[in-house]
Amino acid sequence: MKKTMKHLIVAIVLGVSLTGATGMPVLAADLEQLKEQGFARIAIANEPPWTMVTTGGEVSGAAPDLARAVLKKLGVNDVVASVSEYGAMIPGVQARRFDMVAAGLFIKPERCKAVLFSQPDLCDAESFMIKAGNPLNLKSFADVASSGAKIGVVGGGTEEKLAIEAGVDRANIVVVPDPQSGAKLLQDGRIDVYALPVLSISDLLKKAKDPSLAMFAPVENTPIFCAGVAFRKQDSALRNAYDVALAAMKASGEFAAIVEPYGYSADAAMQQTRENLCGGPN
Ligand code: 6CS
Repeated sequence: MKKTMKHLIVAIVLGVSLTGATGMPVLAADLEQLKEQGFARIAIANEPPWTMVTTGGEVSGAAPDLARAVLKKLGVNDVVASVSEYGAMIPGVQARRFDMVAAGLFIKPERCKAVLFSQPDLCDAESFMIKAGNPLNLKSFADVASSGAKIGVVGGGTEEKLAIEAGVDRANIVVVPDPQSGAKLLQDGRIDVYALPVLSISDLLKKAKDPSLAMFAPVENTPIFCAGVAFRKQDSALRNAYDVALAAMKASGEFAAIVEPYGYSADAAMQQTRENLCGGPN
């Protein structure tokens, strides 16, 4: 009873303290407020092994597990996750719908203009899920463009941008509502290729158990991408505190112990820097 009362009181106090002059709730924007709130609201995508939500609502995956561990070092005890399309994550964190994005959001110059990133945490190459034997011989986004193949991509994600930049006709770009539905569209012959990072396609193939599906990787002329946690531009103190804790976990081996069981290389992330991936300071 006491615990409930405490939580209730905290909630009432927070209700007051989190209401700005306009009467609109001012949601947590810095570390002290997150500690008081007791959790950080994170955006995820439900794209295993980066982010995963079970049918019971449990949140795991390399990105949330790492964010939870880093935030615990900072005195924030848990995370509350919302599933979002990649294209809505940055607007969502800017609008304070989330306190941060912990979804394997790739650090890229255009994104670095809109948000602050942590130092890199999860790196991977790009891959194509195709029909076994790769009948259209698709090895690059340029091949997709020249062949007139239909490509499935997650909305607002890197693969959509790579397809557009390679000149794939927009009519041949099929935005899938969630990462899992792309495999189904390929199985049903509604698309010819589905583009996601290697670990995502590997996970989908393992679960599909369908010998008619295969992976081509790495996609030619695409780099190894590295993700980071994204914060509002105004929350530099929070981002910097997160970075200090992340660096300590990289040095102690705790970082590797969290990400490597999911298939990620700790070294790949530790050899990269946000500044290099942003093309300058961020
Ligand atoms: O950040 C992105 O754009 C990409 N990240 C992941 C983990 N999957 C696909 C998405 O395009």
